[in-house]
Amino acid sequence: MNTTSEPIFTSGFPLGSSAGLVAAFEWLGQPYRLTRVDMMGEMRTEAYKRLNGRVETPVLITEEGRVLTETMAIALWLEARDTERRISFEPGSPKADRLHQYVAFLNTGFTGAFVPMWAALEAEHASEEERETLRKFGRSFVTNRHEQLEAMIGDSDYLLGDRPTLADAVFAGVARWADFHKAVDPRDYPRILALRNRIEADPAFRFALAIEDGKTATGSGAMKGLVPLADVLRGTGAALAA
Ligand SMILES: N[C@@H](CCC(=O)N[C@@H](CS)C(=O)NCC(=O)O)C(=O)O
Repeated sequence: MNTTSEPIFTSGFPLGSSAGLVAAFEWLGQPYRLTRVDMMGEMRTEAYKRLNGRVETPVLITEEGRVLTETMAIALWLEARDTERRISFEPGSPKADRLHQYVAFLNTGFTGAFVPMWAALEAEHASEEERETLRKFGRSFVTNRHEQLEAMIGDSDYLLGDRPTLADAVFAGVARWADFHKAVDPRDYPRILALRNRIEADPAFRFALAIEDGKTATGSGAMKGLVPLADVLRGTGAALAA
């Protein structure tokens, strides 16, 4: 792999949280490439485990060929490159602190609340009774985190003002899981619902979902091409082994 080319970011499917950060790459507008990762298939291979030993997306391969995992680390990497402050705020400013607070909450409490719902779906040897217990806990955790987020959201169009930031990106990648799991009634959380509707109508997020679904899509022009995961794994093998 050419190590001086654009960074490569994963688009995990189905329903990957990475869709949020794909939208952030689009909003940032700097050149990048994507690699689609089937989370039910090729993510489970030994080759992928060498990319991310915790067998998760998202993963970023920087232009130097370094592998960076974890949503928060990748969000901070994006923030550091956002010198025009399109999706972040001046480091050290109160708004930057608040952005980090949102990203941390969304990536921990809010995202983690769905874990029992995923476990109920994916636990291979669970009985129906065990699955229902997991779903019950999941619904209660997701409800609690929705109530908390609803109370945090102000009157602005986005989480931190009148334009989308990394916080909205991290939110949007995960918020749609509530529908998939039928975990809450979205109408009970009008501010969250309005925010979701706004971001889900945004061309950047629509582009992220189209890529996730394997459809041809035209984004902002910043995305310079899709790289097959096999090529990414081949290209990073040497760097990781080093
Ligand atoms: N702590 C990680 C968690 C990422 C995560 O939960 N990824 C999900 C997809 S959105 C995943 O890969 N789950 C593994 C699976 O589906 O088995 C991060 O924030 O990046």
